[in-house]
Amino acid sequence: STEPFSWESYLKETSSMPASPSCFRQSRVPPTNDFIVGMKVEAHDPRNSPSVCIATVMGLMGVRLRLRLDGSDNTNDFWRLVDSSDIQPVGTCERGGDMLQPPLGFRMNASSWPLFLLRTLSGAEVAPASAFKKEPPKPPLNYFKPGMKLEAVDKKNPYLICPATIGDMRGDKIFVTFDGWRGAFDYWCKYDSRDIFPVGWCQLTNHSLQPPGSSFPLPKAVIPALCPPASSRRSMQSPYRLPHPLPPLPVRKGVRGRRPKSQTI
Ligand code: MLY
Repeated sequence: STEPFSWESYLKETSSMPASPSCFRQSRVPPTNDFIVGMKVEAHDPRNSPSVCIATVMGLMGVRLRLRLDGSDNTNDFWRLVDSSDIQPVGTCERGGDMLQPPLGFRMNASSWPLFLLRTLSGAEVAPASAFKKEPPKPPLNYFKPGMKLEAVDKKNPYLICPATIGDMRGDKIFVTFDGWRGAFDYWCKYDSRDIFPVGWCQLTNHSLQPPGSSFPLPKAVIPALCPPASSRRSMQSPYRLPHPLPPLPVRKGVRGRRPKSQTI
């Protein structure tokens, strides 16, 4: 279908409810993204989180930053919200008496790190402290319930945010399932994860939102009589939409056995 995905119609079609914004560790009023591509920040190394590294803003999407650790390759980019506690202004680490670390998988000899750091920071544009926003507090409890809808980062393709459903919960953990996709992308995470958002977040923050997948039936009747008309089902992208009845086969009314003129032998 060419119809853009609409939560409003999708919630109706699936008779489902969005998780309340109070379930999430996200600001009710999303912050602004005041970063610019090329700016440098300090970031915890996602593959070795106690260590703080220098990262460059490679891209912006909504209120998220695409980051690359300086001295790393281009295959380990990661995404952080502008109000993530994983990022801070350049200089924070040193002021706290700590040392900036080379990223895991530093592409040069470890002995060249001090000079590399000097060079990567000399003349660099650093993101101003005002661009870093305060991380919102955790909700006091896990308020999620199975069946609630949300928007969630696809951890295997972290530039993507997709429609999702709470599949299960256990203590402070929730199971995030991706609508229209078989289990391969589903994951458990803490209820206060920064990778999950209330319905409407992408629209509010100008982030693209993937449509649901089409490789999995929606939990809805597929009996023709109970199916809403195809026009209202378009955004579901379901492969289980039944085809219209085929038109009857044309029956030639001419003399039986006569060959059509155009036919060659
Ligand atoms: N084409 C890729 C990306 C799949 C994305 C799935 N997300 C949206 C849940 C693949 O099929 O692996």
